[in-house]
Amino acid sequence: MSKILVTRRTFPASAEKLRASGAEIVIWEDDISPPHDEFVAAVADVDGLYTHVSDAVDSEVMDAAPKLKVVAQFGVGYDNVDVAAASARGIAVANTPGVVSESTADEAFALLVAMARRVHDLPQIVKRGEWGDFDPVGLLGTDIHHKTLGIVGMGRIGSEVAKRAAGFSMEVLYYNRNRRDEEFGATYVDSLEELLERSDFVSLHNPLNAETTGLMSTEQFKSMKKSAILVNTTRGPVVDQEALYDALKSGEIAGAALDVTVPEPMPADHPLLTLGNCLIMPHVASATGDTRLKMAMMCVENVLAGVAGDWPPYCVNQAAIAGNARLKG
Ligand code: 8YV
Repeated sequence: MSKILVTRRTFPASAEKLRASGAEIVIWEDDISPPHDEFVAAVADVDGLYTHVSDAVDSEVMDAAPKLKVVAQFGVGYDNVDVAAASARGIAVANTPGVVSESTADEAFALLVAMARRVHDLPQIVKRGEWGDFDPVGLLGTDIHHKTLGIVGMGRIGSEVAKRAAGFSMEVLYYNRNRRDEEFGATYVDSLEELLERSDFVSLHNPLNAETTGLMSTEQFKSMKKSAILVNTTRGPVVDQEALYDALKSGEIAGAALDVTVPEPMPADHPLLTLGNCLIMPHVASATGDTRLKMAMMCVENVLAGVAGDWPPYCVNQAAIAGNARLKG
């Protein structure tokens, strides 16, 4: 009988589908993700792993799991999984692309609007009883319509953000590894610097990897307009947070809204949380009931295919392991 470890609690429907497969299913029901040493100890006899952003699926975990055929990651991002180490061992890695795109774009747009129209800070004034007399030049935000949005990374999520921006009559620029069809009404710019110089809002949608770690740092904040707002819904390490703190504090940029941070969870005494022009959400871009359920069901499909010796439908390293996949062994 195959064994599958699910590292966080899941929905009744996904748990039921897993159990109906006949595999032994172990669901980590604790309030926190498995500490790394307990994770390593728990994988000794597993054939499949259903993992989350909070798990470091590294070579230590893989070496402790000689039967492991598949790592099915809950999320489109899989930077917490050492894919090179998995490929070297013939372990398939799969993710949940597509289903997160629209919810993530909705949240990115919500953050943009919240910062522009001060939804993040003006309600505090009302709550504190500081809503004074009408002031024609007070409590001002900034317009969104006819402003320029710069999208960094025009993949599935970036394209959904571009669609939303079109509905707000924005001009959209994008910077991407490859130029894409301009079907979203977005204009390609071939340098990040140009995008930063021209944009009123900058939204990050590139995956985290060696090239994108620290992509947004002191120099990039200097290139941005002083009135510009940064939105990050991709991964925390894409932004150099110390440089961001300085840029926000000194007025180099006007504001930032982050769904993702370093570390996660962000401690309540983090300096960024002291700034009035920074809005931080607890990594919830895909966190709607409908989307999370779709992600869970996709993850189940991936892990069940893998333990059955089939290619997971959303495998990210199929070409790299085609010759030595444990699935087929
Ligand atoms: C997930 C995400 O909720 O898809 C992603 O990459 O960031 C989110 O949708 C998160 O990764 C939890 O696993």
